[in-house]
Amino acid sequence: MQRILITGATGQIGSELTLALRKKYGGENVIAAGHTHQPDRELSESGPCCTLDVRDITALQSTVAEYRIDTIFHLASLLSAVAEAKPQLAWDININGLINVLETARIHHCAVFFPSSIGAFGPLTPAENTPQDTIQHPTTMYGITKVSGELLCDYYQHRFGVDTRGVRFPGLISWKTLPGGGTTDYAVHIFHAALKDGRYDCFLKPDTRLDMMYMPDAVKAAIELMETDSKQLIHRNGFNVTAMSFAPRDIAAEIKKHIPGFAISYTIDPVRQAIAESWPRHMDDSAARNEWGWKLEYDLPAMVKDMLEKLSNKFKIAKANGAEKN
Ligand code: AKB
Repeated sequence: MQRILITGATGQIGSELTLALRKKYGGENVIAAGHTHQPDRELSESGPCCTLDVRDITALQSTVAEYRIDTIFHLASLLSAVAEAKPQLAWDININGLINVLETARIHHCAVFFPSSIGAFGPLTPAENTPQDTIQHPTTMYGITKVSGELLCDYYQHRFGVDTRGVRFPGLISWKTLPGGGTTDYAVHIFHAALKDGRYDCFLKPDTRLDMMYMPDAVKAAIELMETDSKQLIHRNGFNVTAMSFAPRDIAAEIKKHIPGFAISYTIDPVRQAIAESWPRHMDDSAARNEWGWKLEYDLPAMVKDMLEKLSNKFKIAKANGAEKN
C-alpha cells in the first residue's frame, strides 16, 4: 500500500480514514475523492483532493492512472434509510459504483477495501452471536447491495486475482462528521442533542439492540485488514467486526452518568425500526480476530466518555470562531 485513493472521502468514515492514512503513508500519497460534499479545511490542506462520481468509470480510471494508485478504499455508498427511500439510486451508486471500482482495480492492478455492513444480514440470520458464514437474506435495498458487493469482491478476487478485502461494519459512532441517512445514526445524534439540549427524541424503540463501533476502531480495522499478509486470510470480504452491542436505553443510561439531567423520549420511525429489527443484535467476530488480529479499543463507557469530550470541545471551538466573526 503506497499510493491510495479513497472514494467517499468527505463522508463519515472517509473524513477520518483519510487523515489516519495520510499520517501513516504521507499526505501526498493519499488522494481524497468526494462527490457531493466539499472537503473541510483539514482534509483539503493535508493532501490532494478531487471530485469524483464513482459511476463515471472514465473519470475513475484516469484518476487512478494520474495518481498511480495501488490501493482503493471504496467508501462511496448510500446508507440504509436513504437507500430505502431511493432504491434505484442506491443500486446505481452502491453496485454500479463498486463494479467500476473493481474493473478499474483489475485493469490497474489495485487492491480494494469494501465496507459491507450488518445490513448484509436479514431476518432469517441468527441474531445472537451471528456466525461469520451464515444465512444472508436481507430485506432492504441497502442490504441487497451489501451482500452483492461482498459477492462481487469475492468474484473479482478468485476470477481475476484482484486483492479485495472488507469488513461488515456495525453502526459507526463519530464526532467529526455526521452520518448521512443510516438506521444507526441515532447513536451519533444522541450526543449532539445531549450536549445542546439535554434531551433526545429517539426514532428506534428503547430495547432495539444492535452492534456498534467507535470510529477510531473502525479506522484501525480497515487499515489493519489491508496491511495483513494475504497468506493469513481464509476469508477476504465481509469479515464480521464489532466492538459493543447496545440499545437506545443503554447508551442513554451511559450518557446520563456524565450529564445527569439528560432525558430520552421515543417517537418511532416505522421504516428505520423495521430495518433495525431485520439486523443481528450481536455478531461473532472471531474470524477477524483469528485471521488478522482484530481487537477493539473502545467499549461503551470508553466511547461515551471520549465522544462527549471531543464533541463538547468541537462545539466550544465552533462557538469561539463564530464569536470572533461577529
Ligand atoms: C446504517 O445504519 O445504514 C449504517 C450501517 C449499519 O451500515 N450505519
